[in-house]
Amino acid sequence: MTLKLYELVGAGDVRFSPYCWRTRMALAHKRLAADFIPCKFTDKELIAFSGQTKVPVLVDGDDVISDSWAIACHLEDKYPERPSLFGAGCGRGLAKFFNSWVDNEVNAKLIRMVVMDVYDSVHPDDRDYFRSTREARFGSRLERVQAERPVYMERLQQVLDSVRSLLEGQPYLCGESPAYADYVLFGTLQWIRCVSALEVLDAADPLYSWRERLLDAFGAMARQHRRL
Ligand SMILES: N[C@@H](CCC(=O)N[C@@H](CS)C(=O)NCC(=O)O)C(=O)O
Repeated sequence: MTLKLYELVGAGDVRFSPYCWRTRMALAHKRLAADFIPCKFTDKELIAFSGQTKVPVLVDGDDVISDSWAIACHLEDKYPERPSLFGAGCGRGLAKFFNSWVDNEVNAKLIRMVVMDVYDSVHPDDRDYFRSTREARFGSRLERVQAERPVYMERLQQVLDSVRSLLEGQPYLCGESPAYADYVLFGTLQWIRCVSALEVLDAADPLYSWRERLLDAFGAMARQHRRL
């Protein structure tokens, strides 16, 4: 039975959610085909069957799983004979730590740098919803949040330094080949690439060439997706 992935869709059919990209890459890593079902922020009734309000949502036979981390664990446990997302031993725990670290230290900073770009990229039906929910979250107009970009850029680069040093000695965060931790951070950079002209990496950065390798992975699946 084909899997179904409900994922965020924006203006011009762009798929930019960092969490949905984690799942897309995880499915490709496991060599699993899926139907991708576009879901706007305001299409809450489309995913109501999952008992919550966010994408990604994966339907795998009778299993309905939401949250990208829970989906990765489901894929690893249900398809153990396929390439591993976490590796053996302590890999799952470390990947979980990295998942939370990227959510809190990277994504939480980056959203402030591109929030107007995201606003411009959401589906026209979602504009009011996105502005009102995010302005309530930040306590400020979106334009003012993104105007602080230089401050957050500096903080972001400091945070990314810990990852850069790892990539000086190996091609992927997970070693000689990519696995889930790579897809976690890649999802973030793919999100930026799909919504913004902002380049957070320069060409000499080890993260830049790492991102290039992941854009080329799985038949350049991710490279085909970009901002309009
Ligand atoms: N922890 C969740 C986060 C998922 C999430 O925040 N998804 C966003 C899209 S990027 C969403 O569906 N937001 C719905 C909303 O803001 O109403 C995961 O890892 O899947």
